[in-house]
Amino acid sequence: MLLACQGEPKLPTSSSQEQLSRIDSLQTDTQVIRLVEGYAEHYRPFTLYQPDTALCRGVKSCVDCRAVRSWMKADFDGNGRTDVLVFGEKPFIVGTEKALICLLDSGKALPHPMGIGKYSEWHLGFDNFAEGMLPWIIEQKPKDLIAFARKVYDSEDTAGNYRCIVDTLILDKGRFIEYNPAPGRYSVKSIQFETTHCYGSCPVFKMTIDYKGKASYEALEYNRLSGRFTGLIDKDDLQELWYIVNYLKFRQMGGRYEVGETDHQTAVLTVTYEDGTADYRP
Ligand SMILES: [Ca+2]
Repeated sequence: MLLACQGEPKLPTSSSQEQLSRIDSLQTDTQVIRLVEGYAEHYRPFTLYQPDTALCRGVKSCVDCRAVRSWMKADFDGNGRTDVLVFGEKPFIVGTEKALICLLDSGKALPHPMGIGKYSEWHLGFDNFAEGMLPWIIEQKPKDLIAFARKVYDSEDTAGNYRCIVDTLILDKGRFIEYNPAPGRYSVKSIQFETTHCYGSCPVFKMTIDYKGKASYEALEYNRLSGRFTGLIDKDDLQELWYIVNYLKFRQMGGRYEVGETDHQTAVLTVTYEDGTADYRP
């Protein structure tokens, strides 16, 4: 399961203009580090991850470690301009954290005196990143894909072993999602998303959206307001929502997803289809 967050595109500073417009010409690790550090202050100092480590050995059953690089060029949005995927470590609150950064050259000029290209950033975040995750590129037209090997705990293995799985990601409508060459065509009647308590003050709510876009939100506890609220979802957003439900193969997903910590909320997504069947995923 992929989690991705889209960072706000940031205007490069004048001192980094030339570096930011030269993804095609990148040849050395130093140039890549300068590109990343020039892109945003919170990446400084940035170090490249060298895949020839224990992390690679942990997932060697599902990845050819020789195919993994600290940075890889590709065309993720299919616009004919070269993008770059960088795998490294950036500063964190304490110490560093691993970061997988995608810089896209969309080719749109910013209102900037030098007329340089516009870059967008996706900083992909995953649970337990350090436990074994490696990205590499799958070349495909029109959009190259990111393959992502990760080590997961095998709950069916009584010996407590881990297994290695591979996710394949595609840049679709502005974010990376799991690649699906044959999306489903289910007609959705409604979806419901509800949360439980956490160890803290997480908002507990129940939200329902029907196929016409009528939405209701029940603010149960720890919401800024309390009560029941209704609204209408924008038509484009609604179509996008149904598209995602089909694209993500919700019907084929596993019955339960969980993390190792017990202080988080449980979130339950229920999709009800026009034929009366429903899928329920905590
Ligand atoms: Ca591109």
